[in-house]
Amino acid sequence: MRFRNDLTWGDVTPKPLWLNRRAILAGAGALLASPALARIEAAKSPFSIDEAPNSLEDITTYNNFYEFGTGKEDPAAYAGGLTTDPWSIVIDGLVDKPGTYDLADVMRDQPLEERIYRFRCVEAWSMIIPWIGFELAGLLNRVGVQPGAKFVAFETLVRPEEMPGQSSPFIEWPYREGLRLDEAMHPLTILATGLYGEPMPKQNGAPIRLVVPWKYGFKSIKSIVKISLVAEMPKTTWNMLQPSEYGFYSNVNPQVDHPRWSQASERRIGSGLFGGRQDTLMFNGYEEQVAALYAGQDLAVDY
Ligand SMILES: Nc1nc2c(c(=O)[nH]1)N[C@H]1C(S)=C(S)[C@@H](COP(=O)(O)O)O[C@H]1N2
Ligand SMILES: [Mo]
Repeated sequence: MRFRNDLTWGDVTPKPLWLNRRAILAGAGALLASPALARIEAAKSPFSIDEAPNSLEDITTYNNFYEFGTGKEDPAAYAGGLTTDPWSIVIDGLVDKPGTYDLADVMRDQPLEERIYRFRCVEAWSMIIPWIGFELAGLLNRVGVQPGAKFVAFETLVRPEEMPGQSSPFIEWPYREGLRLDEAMHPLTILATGLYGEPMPKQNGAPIRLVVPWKYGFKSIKSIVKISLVAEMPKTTWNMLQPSEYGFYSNVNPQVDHPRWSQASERRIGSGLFGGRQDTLMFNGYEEQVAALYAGQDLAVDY
């Protein structure tokens, strides 16, 4: 067992996820034939960092997923009722092959990798998470991005019957996020379909969510049902709610504070009461890989 605590997958995974996993296994082809026993066999990525991951328990019990409530424990408590199979994603806008793609089809031919990434929430906490996923660029290349496309817009499922947080209108649902096309095409940007070698827990954004490790966590939109290639900078949920606090870029930047708190340091979840505070790194430690994307931009203006 590779988990670092006593939880088994059965403790955190409701049955429909296993069923959905069968569909994923069937679609992805390259994986083991016996779904009851198979773990996702993913190659270890050179983009992984060396730090030890947080426990599965930390990763699945301290979440932000406002579709299930605003408390950190709400997603673990209420996401179990989300139906994730069947699942399809609309890909539209400035692409050669628009359409409604079944999840297995979205994953088809995309090489799954395990990527241990630093993950930094704008609320100044962080975790280390071993994602399973594939590069967003692989999917975008497959559907064919047209020359006029400059940004990628993402939307989460709207299903208030299963997402109790959506009965509160403080967010104009769906949850929306966006990236500039070069950010979306960067090899660090992945669509994640699992973590810790297993399908994505519902509270972490099953069955497929974005992970952009050099940006604050809210850019990493969960449970995606729509990806649109567009010419103009799209509207994004936190920017719509509070533009002076949350910009479109939202790159992790210890030098630019949130108007109401410092971004200079962060609390590593799970590290106990007496320690665990550490300096936040520029671009969350991915400066070498991504700084060139922002050459010539003033990051205090483009926050
Ligand atoms: N659809 C959706 N995606 C979302 C959110 C959300 O509320 N709804 N919260 C964001 C925030 S603020 C963070 S920090 C991360 C948390 O991801 P995790 O719970 O898997 O750690 O999800 C992001 N993606
Ligand atoms: Mo966040």
